[in-house]
Amino acid sequence: DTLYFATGNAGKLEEAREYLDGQAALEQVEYDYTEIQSDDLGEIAATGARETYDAMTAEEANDGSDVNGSDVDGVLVDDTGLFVDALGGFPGPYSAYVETTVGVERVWRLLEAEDESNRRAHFRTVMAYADAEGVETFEGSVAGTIVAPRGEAGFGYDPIFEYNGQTFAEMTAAEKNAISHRGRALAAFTDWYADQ
Ligand code: ITT
Ligand code: NA
Repeated sequence: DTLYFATGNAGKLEEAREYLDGQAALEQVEYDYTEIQSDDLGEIAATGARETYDAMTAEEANDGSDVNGSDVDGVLVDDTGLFVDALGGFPGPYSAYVETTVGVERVWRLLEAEDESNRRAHFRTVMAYADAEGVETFEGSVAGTIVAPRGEAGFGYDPIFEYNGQTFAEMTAAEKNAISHRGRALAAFTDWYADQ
């Protein structure tokens, strides 16, 4: 089977490939689906997966493009947010925008003066999978603490997110997948997918 992962984020792709190793081939597609204005990650992911699947399998997609629509079994979209308790869930659905504009280091600076108990946060991922049958969503989350940046691995907010004494940027992709929001969403997806 060939699954398409609609993402511009190389870190997400690497983790999903690591997770699916051997179970399914994952091809990246940089289709620029509409990111609807919503604070609901599931709605954003589901709409994006549906739109990308429809575009890739449309009649025109079988002409001239590098992907033949009939080869597309399904399309995955991953929408993720970091929710900091003491900031009322910020940056949440705005996480990508905040990473680009404010930066991860300054998100840490916002919380630096707080006690550890006020630096609790969680990551949440919704993976949406669209195919000819419709669209399904799968969630995963993980709770941790915002800390001063440490580690070189991973991407995005990984250096400031600590879980069980290690930041996500101090873990390999496999270690992170074993406990992360994305790993859990991928586990739910692969359980379901195995029965299709
Ligand atoms: P897409 O093309 O897949 O949408 P994106 O980077 O825009 O890629 P999101 O909107 O889902 O994806 O990501 C929200 C932000 O959270 C963005 O800044 C990511 O880099 C970051 N992020 C997502 N997953 C992460 C993870 O596992 N660890 C650290 N940061 C993460
Ligand atoms: Na995005």
